[in-house]
Amino acid sequence: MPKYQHRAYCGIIDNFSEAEVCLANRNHGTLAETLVNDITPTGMHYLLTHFDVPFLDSSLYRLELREGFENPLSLSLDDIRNLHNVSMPVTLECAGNGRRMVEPRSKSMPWGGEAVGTSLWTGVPLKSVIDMAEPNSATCDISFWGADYGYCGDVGHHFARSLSVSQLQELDALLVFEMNGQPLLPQHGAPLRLVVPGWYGMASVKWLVRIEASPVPFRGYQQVKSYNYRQTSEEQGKRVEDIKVNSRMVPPGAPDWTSRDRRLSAGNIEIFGRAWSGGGTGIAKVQFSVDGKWIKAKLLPSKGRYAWTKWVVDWQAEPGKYKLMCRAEDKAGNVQPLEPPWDIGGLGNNAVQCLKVTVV
Ligand SMILES: Nc1nc2c(c(=O)[nH]1)N[C@H]1C(S)=C(S)[C@@H](COP(=O)(O)O)O[C@H]1N2
Ligand SMILES: [Mo]
Repeated sequence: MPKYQHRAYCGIIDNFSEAEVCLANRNHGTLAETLVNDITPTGMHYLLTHFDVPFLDSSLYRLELREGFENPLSLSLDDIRNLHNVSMPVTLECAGNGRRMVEPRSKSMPWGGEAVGTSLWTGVPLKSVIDMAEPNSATCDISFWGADYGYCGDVGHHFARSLSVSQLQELDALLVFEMNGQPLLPQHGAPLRLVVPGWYGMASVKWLVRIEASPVPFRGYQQVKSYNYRQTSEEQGKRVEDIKVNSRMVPPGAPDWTSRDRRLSAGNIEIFGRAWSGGGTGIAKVQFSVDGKWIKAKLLPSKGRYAWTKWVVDWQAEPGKYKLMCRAEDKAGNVQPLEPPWDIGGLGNNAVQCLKVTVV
């Protein structure tokens, strides 16, 4: 058993700073038991908000596309709702998911593995709106600006991200106004957000108010300073983009109130969970292990190209103490590592989950 799993899943990680606890209280995770649902119930989907939630009046709302466009647009919410729209189930995961198991810990939102959820998003294909506005022929990057503003160290900025022209063409990004058939909740980006399927969550800009086309690469803080995989603070690193293959199980049995240790009754137990990967890549295989012995789980068809896959396995549980793990492989042959990949910001940790249970 790798050392980190012992620390991470047996409650040994401690010395969380007050700042980390404050972040954890603001940005809740998706409860593991909600993984029974194909669609995470609205309000139970994880949240990651860097600054404060801005409250935008949807009756006054405009999405502005001016800078860098031949045919500048200012769209009301109704203008957007009246365009051809689609609904897609998309699994969103925070790039910092699993951060608290990466040591030494980066002092940011201390996610375990709970920053993942799937919603049915309804919106207008981003490409169609960009086409309507006609970006200048010299356009290199298109940037997406949130209404929220805050600081990372001394750098004040609106949360903003960009996509290159070729990424825009390849991705099925949506300008989203509904989550699970209802208007977006304030904390999820009301009244309009971007959803970039297959990419980690940082690309899915909430409270989207402005889109710009630029002939030079976009250099916004959240684009170039955050969200790079880095081994050391000196290097520029590699951009965080596609979600890496990952999986979670629904903890079987019942928890103890404060320790969350699980207890279950001996007999045939159905273990199930979810597996997902990025870039529209499907799941090829999920394995489940009791104390290091791996068996293959059964996969159920996923509900969409960008939605997670349910897996199920039967376990004949005899009394004793066990460590359960699950491990997914995607159709491109990527397999979850047993140890967290090192990253100074704790980004992209897709190491296998390990759960301690007692069978009585
Ligand atoms: N404007 C804005 N958009 C944002 C963020 C933010 O802080 N501000 N957080 C991003 C990150 S890091 C993630 S993981 C997702 C989370 O979306 P959710 O809170 O709806 O789950 O939103 C992204 N979009
Ligand atoms: Mo995130």
